[in-house]
Amino acid sequence: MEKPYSIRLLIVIIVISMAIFIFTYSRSPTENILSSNKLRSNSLINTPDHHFTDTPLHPLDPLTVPEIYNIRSILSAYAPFSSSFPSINTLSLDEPDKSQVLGWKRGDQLPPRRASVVSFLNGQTHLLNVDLDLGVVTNDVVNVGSGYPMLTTEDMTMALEVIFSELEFNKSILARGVDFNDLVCAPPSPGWFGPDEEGKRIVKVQCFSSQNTPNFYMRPIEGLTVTVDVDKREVVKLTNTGRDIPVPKETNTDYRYTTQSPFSSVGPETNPMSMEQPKGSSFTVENGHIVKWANWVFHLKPDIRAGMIISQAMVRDENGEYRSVMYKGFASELFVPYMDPDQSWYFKSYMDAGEFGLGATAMALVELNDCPRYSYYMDGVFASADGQPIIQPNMICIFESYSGDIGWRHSEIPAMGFDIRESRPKVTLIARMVASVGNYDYIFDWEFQTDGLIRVKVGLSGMLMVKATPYENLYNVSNTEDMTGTLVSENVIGVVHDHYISFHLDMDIDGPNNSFAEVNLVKEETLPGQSPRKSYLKAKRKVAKTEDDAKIKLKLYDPSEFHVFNQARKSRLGNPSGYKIVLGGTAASLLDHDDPPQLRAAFTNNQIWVTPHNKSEEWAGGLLVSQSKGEDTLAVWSAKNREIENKDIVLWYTLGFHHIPCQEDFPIMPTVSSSFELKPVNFFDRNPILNAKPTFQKDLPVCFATRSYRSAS
Ligand SMILES: *[C@@H]1O[C@H](CO)[C@@H](O)[C@H](O)[C@H]1NC(C)=O
Ligand SMILES: *[C@@H]1O[C@H](CO)[C@@H](O)[C@H](O)[C@H]1NC(C)=O
Ligand SMILES: *[C@@H]1O[C@H](CO)[C@@H](O)[C@H](O)[C@H]1NC(C)=O
Ligand SMILES: *[C@@H]1O[C@H](CO)[C@@H](O)[C@H](O)[C@H]1NC(C)=O
Ligand SMILES: [Cu+2]
Repeated sequence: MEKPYSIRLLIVIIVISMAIFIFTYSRSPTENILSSNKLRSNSLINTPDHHFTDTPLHPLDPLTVPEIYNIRSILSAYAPFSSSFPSINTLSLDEPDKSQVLGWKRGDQLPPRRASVVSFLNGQTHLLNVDLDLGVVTNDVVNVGSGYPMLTTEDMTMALEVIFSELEFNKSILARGVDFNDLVCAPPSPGWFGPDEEGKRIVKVQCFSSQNTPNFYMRPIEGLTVTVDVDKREVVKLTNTGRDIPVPKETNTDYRYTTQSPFSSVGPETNPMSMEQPKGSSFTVENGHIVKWANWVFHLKPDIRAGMIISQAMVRDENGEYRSVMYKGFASELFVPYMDPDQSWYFKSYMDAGEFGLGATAMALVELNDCPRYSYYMDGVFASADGQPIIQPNMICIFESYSGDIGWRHSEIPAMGFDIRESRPKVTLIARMVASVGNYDYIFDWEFQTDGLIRVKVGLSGMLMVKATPYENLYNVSNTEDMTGTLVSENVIGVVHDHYISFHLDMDIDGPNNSFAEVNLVKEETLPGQSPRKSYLKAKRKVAKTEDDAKIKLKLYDPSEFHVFNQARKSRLGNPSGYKIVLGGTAASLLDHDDPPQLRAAFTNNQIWVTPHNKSEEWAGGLLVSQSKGEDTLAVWSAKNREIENKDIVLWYTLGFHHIPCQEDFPIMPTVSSSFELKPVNFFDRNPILNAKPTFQKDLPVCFATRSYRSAS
């Protein structure tokens, strides 16, 4: 039993669409708070010892535990921080210049190890560079642009304590009939909406009831928003517009296996399933980060902000040559605008990568369910707010996948006089990570195929962000037009919203100097008498000279392919070696370009952009995103209209989802996914998997299940 006076308060940091930091605190808040120190030691307890002795072996290897300790002591000795250590918002490898990385060969000495640090002290943001070999801070730029760095756990925890200093807040909670023991609060980011909230770091705290359910997201205390100044540690505004809106009931909100009634004949029933690999898996992970599989090799690392970074992806061609495809690929920003102008909803326009971190919110994967048997797991090594190393165990998994698909096939009809039935199974390699950004879960897959194709898939699951309403059902809604979403349960509206994931794809097809071409399908009309046909389609290639030529808005009735190619590398037949980006389900942002959230997420104004490579232009929504006004986005850089033909170029693609919620999304959403592909175009001289082996019965173990389809027949 709890002590009667202790307040059991689950505090959640909605890293919105958002990492959840839950803690318990007692009457004296200083006494029992899970500090980052405690977090750190907790996570290190489960850390394999090897992380303490990790050494970087490749120029792109992430910072190791010893290196992070080293950086911390360099920063402590740095004069501006000598009296008080700053909070560390992000700390990661400052990658060597591309030419240095490309020139490096195994066995060479590593280029100098450097770190980029974003830190905050006394109201000032410091962008620092640290040289680990020299042991010094080499650069320190203060207060760049309008934005702030990611909030730290400490910032968020503090904001959630501050709200209790406001009597009005306490009264509002009690007036809603919510017990303090059941209160869960989250400090979502406020976006930027003009001068009122400029010049201070703020969060907008919103609360939920977790009474009788772990799925507090479905029980919002609607219309109660507390704006907290994080640095002054005070409440600057409290709005309580939802007094008459009940907190939705907990009925059917729990999603945990242990609380479901046993599956009846009504529930879906499938037998346990797993892939057979009688000879084990066929990939290796060398030196911690180099993944080798079939004809692919690439560098893979966890990243606090991007989640996962693929570098130097190379594929072996039919002549045995490993050829460069992509220098660097990662999720650069994730924008989630909600479509409700209400006081407690208008600001919900999250930038999850820059405000919360896709790696910071990536929890350990669930064995056998998130990733199949025989998966290899990689830990993330990051830095906490006090500059100490923290480990995100089992953050990425790598596995081979055979889903029963076909690599290529042909059967000949007997009338042709051949008895041919040729088929090859399709096996792929997947690197996976899941960011649990508060209520939402984003599943990121980088999937490699033996035919040279790379598929990037994003799956959405987790919980909707919902709005409470007095209406129990549609029969008593007088005007459904007033609703900003779908009634998904009694008194619960799933608000309409979008998700945009912008990918940075530094393509290096056979080397850095590439060009971008739009291959348009245009209708040609025949001349009178020329042909029985009146019209046909012709592919017309237009090479982009400058950035403006490569700002692409998709149009169904004006279709194009989008190629990145190397004009210096030709196939046997003279076609330039290339890859095309094949776009999957896609959505475009329809918000007004002058709408503040859209200014900040202006990278969604086009689906495709191409920019010249520039180490300082990696984050599509800007480096410092929190409360930024959007002066450091892809749209701004690209307005310079620089030359991009036969240059080292970066392709940007934004995968979009419009989400009109439905009842099936309650209480937790079945995964919805969308993907795009990078597919070779005249890169290989022929079908690169022509000589792939078929599978024969003798290749597989004989292990029939007791109740298999085979034995039943
Ligand atoms: C609000 O309630 C909390 C929990 O009971 C308490 O610790 C805090 O002092 C209260 N705040 C005010 C201003 O009364
Ligand atoms: C809505 O209809 C239900 C009956 O289906 C009724 O019990 C409830 O009071 C109504 N609520 C409102 C707000 O009108
Ligand atoms: C790429 O092109 C630049 C000129 O734009 C040239 O200086 C450089 O040598 C080329 N690099 C390679 C690897 O071909
Ligand atoms: C690289 O990007 C930064 C930030 O956009 C910009 O200030 C700088 O001029 C760019 N460098 C070049 C060579 O374009
Ligand atoms: Cu959604």
